[in-house]
Amino acid sequence: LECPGLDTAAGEEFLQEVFQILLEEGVRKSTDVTQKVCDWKEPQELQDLLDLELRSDGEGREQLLQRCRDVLRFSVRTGHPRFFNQLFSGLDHHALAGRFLTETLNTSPYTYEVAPVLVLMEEQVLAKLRELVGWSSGDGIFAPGGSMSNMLAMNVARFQRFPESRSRGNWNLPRLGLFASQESHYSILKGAALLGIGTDNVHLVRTDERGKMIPEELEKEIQRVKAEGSEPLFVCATSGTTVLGAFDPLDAIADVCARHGLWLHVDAAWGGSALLSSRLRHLLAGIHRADSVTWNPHKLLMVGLQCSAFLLRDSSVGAPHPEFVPLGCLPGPLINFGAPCPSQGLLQRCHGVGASYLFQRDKFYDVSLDTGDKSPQCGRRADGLKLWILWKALGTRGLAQRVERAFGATRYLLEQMKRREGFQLVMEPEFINLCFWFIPPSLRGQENSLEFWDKLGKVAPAIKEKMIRRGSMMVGYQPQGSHVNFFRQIITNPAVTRQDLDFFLDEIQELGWDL
Ligand code: ABU
Repeated sequence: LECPGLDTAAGEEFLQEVFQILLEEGVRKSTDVTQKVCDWKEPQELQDLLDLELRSDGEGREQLLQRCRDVLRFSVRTGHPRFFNQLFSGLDHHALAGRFLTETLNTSPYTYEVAPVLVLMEEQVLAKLRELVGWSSGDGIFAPGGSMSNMLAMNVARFQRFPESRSRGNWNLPRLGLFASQESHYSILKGAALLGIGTDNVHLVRTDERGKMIPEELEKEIQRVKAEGSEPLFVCATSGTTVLGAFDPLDAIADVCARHGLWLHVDAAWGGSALLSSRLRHLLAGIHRADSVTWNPHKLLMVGLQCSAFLLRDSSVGAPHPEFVPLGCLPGPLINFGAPCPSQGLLQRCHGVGASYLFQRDKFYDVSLDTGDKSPQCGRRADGLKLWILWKALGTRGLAQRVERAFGATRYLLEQMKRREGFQLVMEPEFINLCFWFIPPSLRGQENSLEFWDKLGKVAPAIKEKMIRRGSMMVGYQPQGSHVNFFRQIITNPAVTRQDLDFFLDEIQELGWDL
């Protein structure tokens, strides 16, 4: 113990070189359109190439640097202008700087004590997002992804109706009913399983031909579930469904919820960023009437994975709650015996436990800034910082332009697609999800034959395989409802140009020509 167990000088030298590799291979090459999007290897070949085995002795600097290069070389370049595979893509340099800062700080924003800057930034960012939703007050927390944000909504809704469920669990509750559209995100089902509500109690409400929840069908489902003896609790409307990009009619759904006293959650993980644009925010008209909202800036705003805000319109924040005695106020080995509990909002009352080693009530500063107890997590990533720094760099106006550029690029691609033979839209896009089939020449004119749809369903996977092996671009496909496999093209990256979109269409045509 006479000297440190870490060679900091060698560590810094190593990092200098890693930064060079990151800049060259991870940033420059990854975003360079002349490079491949991916360098496909079969799993066994990749395992061998990477030499994954972990051994008794450590390796030298050169070998480790090569390993860093290999990680970048054999990973998919999601920042590439021809990566269209997910609802996230692109690389924003400012947001990346935020991610570097977060990683370097290596702290958890659970207490002001260990993350003063990050806690304040998180609160600022959450307040701005709430403002865009239309709320002047409320609460929120960053969660590890949209699925978790949706699950927090379900948990808070249950707690609000049945506060005793926190201590007693589900055993004495009525059979609960949750409602979401047929196109809603699968996290609602997962959440029902995780929270012990049960997937059978998630009622998937019919959608119209554009994938939007039909409010009259929601009303019918609620009536049916009530008649069967269940207690409706929670409705999840979606603003921007994953595949079709559909926006549920929020005002009409809010009317139904108000009539039945149900919690309205809006899963705006994908579409929330449209609130930034005065031209597009009409898609979410009525969102201010929600009780809670999920919004993932890591998608359309290109903040980088992960950045998911769970927002609450909670008027109980700051009000006294004498009935609330978190475990931290009860005797026990790890808790604050006898400490006063400040008034708290729903999130705190639902999730707070007041661990005595983190959330001491007798600290010398304002302990309402120890926000971590509002989350079911303990260690938590500081996902607000990268959004804060991006927002500082672009301003609200720049963020809005980012959203509008993505929308504009989709319109350009749509127009070009309509001019070409062989492309068939699944539907006119309302947002940024451009869903289409490519019909190869061999299938054209056979649209009325029995095997047409069967054969067409095999086209997208075959084209996808060819493009990945070639490494030229990546775009997602899926079947959906009665539709056989079709492509879902998503453009979120402002680095994408007209040439990239023309290339996209040329490439689909070329890869699908002889199928
Ligand atoms: N469920 C989140 C979105 C997944 C995707 O990128 O398609």
